[in-house]
Amino acid sequence: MTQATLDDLRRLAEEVRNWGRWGADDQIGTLNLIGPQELAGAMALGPKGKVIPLGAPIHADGLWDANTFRRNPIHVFTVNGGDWDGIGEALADWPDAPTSDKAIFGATAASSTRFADDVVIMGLQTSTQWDALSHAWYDGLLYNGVPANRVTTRGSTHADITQILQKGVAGRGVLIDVAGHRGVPHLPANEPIFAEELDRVAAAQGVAVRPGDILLVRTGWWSTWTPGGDGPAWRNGCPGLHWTAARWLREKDVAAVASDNLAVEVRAADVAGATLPLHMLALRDMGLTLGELWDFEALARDCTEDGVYEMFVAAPPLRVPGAVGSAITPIAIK
Ligand code: UVW
Repeated sequence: MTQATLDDLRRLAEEVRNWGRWGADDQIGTLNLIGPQELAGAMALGPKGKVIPLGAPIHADGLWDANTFRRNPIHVFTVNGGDWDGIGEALADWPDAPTSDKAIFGATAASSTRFADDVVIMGLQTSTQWDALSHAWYDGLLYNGVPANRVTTRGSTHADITQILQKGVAGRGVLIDVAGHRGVPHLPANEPIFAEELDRVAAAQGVAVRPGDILLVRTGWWSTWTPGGDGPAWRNGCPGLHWTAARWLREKDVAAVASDNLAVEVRAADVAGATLPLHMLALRDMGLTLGELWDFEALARDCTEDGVYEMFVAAPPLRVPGAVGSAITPIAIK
């Protein structure tokens, strides 16, 4: 692969940039392309009433490890079934027990009711997720030309993840099954996907990509992850979109793009001076929301069976004010 330069990236950025297109105050970018008509059309795409989950399981056997800035989720119970055995006596003998616990557990233990509670501690970027438009940037500016100092440890005050709740996010999903079209379970490690292939796959699948679509690009890479597997090898080998596919995404006017890999884009970037070139163009220049680590395996099987590659997709983020991304459990309805 020939190495491109930051100037090549900046030239493409000029072509695809959407700053001001939906007003100087806009914070949701291409999601504006999902209007009432697009949403109503998408909602009619579930005639079978078949629900297919697209989210990865959230547990400690994730992709991350103790040496990464992201860690696997921690899931612990704060109340479990065994707690009820003798809890009434324990609280009675424990003078400093919190008064609210005494009241709730005392009353419940004396009744026939029992309950369990649990807690998840996780990074918002460690599992199936949306990237907020403020998640990544270059040259000190975020989407719509807003200074990047708006992202602080107190949260992002421009284009945080809660903004995209204006659009659900829900709309017409279109699966572009690149691995399926090639007849392989998954693309080879570090394989870039170029725009021409997206066109070829869509044509072979008999589906047209329309403005306002949520594009789902399947590399098959997700299927190669096994719990307890080699996280660094998996992460560093991701096949995915080549950064020049930004031009195609802009021409098609897709509303969002999600993939079954780490970063939507191919891991081995070929731009000197930019480690995540498609992130730069998508989030910062186009205002294009990115979805990562989606599981398209069941959806791809269903699409292969019935030959229908369009569906209703719903993927609301957690409403965490100021967050630059969110874990999600998206669903497809066909
Ligand atoms: C980074 O790797 C920084 O981001 P993402 O999870 O969006 O790929």
